[in-house]
Amino acid sequence: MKSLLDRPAPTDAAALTLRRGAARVLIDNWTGTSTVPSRTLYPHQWSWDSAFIAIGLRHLSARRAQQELESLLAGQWADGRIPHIVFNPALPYDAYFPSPDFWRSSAAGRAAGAPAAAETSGIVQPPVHALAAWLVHRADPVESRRRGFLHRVLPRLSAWHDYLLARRDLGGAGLAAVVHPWEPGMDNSPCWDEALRRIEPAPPDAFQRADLDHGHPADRPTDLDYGRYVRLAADYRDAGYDDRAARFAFAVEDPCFNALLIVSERALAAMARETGADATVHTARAEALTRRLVARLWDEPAGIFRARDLITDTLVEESSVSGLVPLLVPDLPPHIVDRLLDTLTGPSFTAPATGLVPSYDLRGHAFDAHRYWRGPAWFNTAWLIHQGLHTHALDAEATALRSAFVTEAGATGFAEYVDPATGRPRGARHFSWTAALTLDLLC
Ligand code: 9WN
Repeated sequence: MKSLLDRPAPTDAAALTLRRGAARVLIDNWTGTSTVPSRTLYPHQWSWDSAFIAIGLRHLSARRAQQELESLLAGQWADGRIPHIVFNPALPYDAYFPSPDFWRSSAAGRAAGAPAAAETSGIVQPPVHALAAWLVHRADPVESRRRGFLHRVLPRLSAWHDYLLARRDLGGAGLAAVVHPWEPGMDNSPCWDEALRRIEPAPPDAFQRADLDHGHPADRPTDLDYGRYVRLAADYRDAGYDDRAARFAFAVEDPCFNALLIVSERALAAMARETGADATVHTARAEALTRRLVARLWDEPAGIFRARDLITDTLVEESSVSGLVPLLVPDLPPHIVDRLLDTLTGPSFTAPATGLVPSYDLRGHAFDAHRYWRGPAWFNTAWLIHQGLHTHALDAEATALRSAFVTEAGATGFAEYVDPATGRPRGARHFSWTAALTLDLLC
C-alpha cells in the first residue's frame, strides 16, 4: 500500500492533460454527495465503484473521498451488508433497471435491517471499501483525524466484513459466497454460464431493461441473462433478503471477491492499530482467509484461481481475470505467485495490442471481445493486478501494466472497457472508476 503514496508527480505535459481530463470526469459525475459511475448508464451510487472512485478522488480532495465512502455507508443495512446500489431519490424509476420499486428494500428488507430513509438494492458487491478507506486516510491523515474519519467508518466496515463472514459463508468453509452474478461485479462472466443454465428465466414481459437506451446490445448482457438476473434477485427479495431463510439457486465462492476481503481485512487491521483498537482479529482473519482461498479455489494444473460453484461443490473450469486478482494477497505461497505471473503473461491473458488484461481467457471457448465481462479489458481489474504485481515486487511488470493502463484510458476518453485486441472503447465513456484509477496511477 505504501507504494501508492510514494509515486512521483507527473512531470510532462501529456500526463498533466490526462490528469486534468480524469479530474473533469470526476467533477462532472459528482452529484453533491457521491459520484455516479456514468451519467447515462449508471446514474445512481454503486458500491465497489465508490470505493475505486474514492481511491482516485483522494488525490483531488481527501474530504470529498471521505464523503464518497460515508455516503455509501449511510445506505448500510443493520445486518452489516453494504448494498450494491444506493438510489438517488431525485431520479425517475425508469432511469435504471432494476429500480427501487423492484428491490423494495425499505419494505421487503425491513427484517434484515434495510434503512428506512434510503432505497437500495438488496445484494452486495466486492469488499474494496476498507482498502479504499485506509488509502483515503493515508492521503491526508491530518484531515482524516480532524474529522474522526477512521473512528466513524471502522465499526461500519467491521460490521460489513462480519456480515460477509457470518451470513455469507454458505459453503461452511470460511469464505464469503456471492448469490447473484451482479455481486462479484462481473455480471456475464462465462464463469457463471453453467450455474445460470439451471435458473428458469423470468419471462421477458416481466421487466423492461433501461441499459439498452444507453449501451450497445453487443456490449451488454443478453435478454436471457437479464431474465435469469431478474429471477434470482426477485427470489432473494421475496425471501426478505434473509440469508438464513433464502434457498439460493446460485451460490459461488469467487476469487476476486475473497481476495479483496483479505486485503480489506488487512486494511481494517491497519485502521485498528491507528485508532488504538484491537487489530489481531483482523490479522488472524486475513491469514485464515488466505489459507482457505488457496485450499478451496487454487487450481494447480491450470495455474489460476477458479470460482467454486457451491451447488455442485466443484471448481468452475473457466479462466477469468477474477482468478488473477489474488495476486493482491501478500502472503500467497511463492510458487503460486510464480504460476499466476506465468498465466498473466502467457497467451490466455496477454493482449499484445493494448497490454491490458482481458476479462476472460483470450483462447477460451466463450471469448467475446465486445461483450462486457466475456473478454473486454477493464480498468479496475488492471489496477488491482497492478497493485498485486507491486505487492510481490514484480515492478517491471507493474510498470508495463501501468503504462498500458494510462495510455488506453487517455486514448479512449476514460472508457468503461476496451476491446483487448484493438483497444477500441466499448460501453460507457467518461466512466468514473477509469478516471479515478488513472488519477491514482498518475499521482
Ligand atoms: C449491475 C456500475 C456497475 C459495476 C459492475 C458492472 C455493471 C451493473 C449493470 O456496472 O453492473 O450492477 O447494470 O450492468 O458489471 O461491475 O459496478 O459501474
